[in-house]
Amino acid sequence: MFKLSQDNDNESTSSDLGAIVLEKDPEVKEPPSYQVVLINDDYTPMEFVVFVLQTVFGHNHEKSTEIMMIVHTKGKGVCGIFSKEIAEMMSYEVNTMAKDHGHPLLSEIEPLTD
Ligand code: TYC
Repeated sequence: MFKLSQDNDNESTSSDLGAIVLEKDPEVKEPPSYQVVLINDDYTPMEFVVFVLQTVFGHNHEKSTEIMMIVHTKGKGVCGIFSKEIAEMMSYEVNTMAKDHGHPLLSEIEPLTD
């Protein structure tokens, strides 16, 4: 997007006073978002998945149960959408918690294209 503007900066010389210049808007781009996705498996107890969703993502019990059941029935489900760094931290936390408790539960992150 271009905008017409009066060139009134302090650097003006008598020759460019009052000149009309074309100014380009700075490109303002949002950083890309990533979703943390939980993967289904046959062994992790449902209650543990609900516990992880509450603890790591701050979802309430009802929302956590809803996400867990989506993963259980469809194979995958979105836990939340974050910046890349936060998504990586969340996913690492889920995977570490699962490992520490001896469960195969896994999460991964996926970039969102806008
Ligand atoms: N499928 C598991 C079970 O029947 C429950 C489960 C849900 C496991 C979601 C992982 O990401 C998961 N106990």
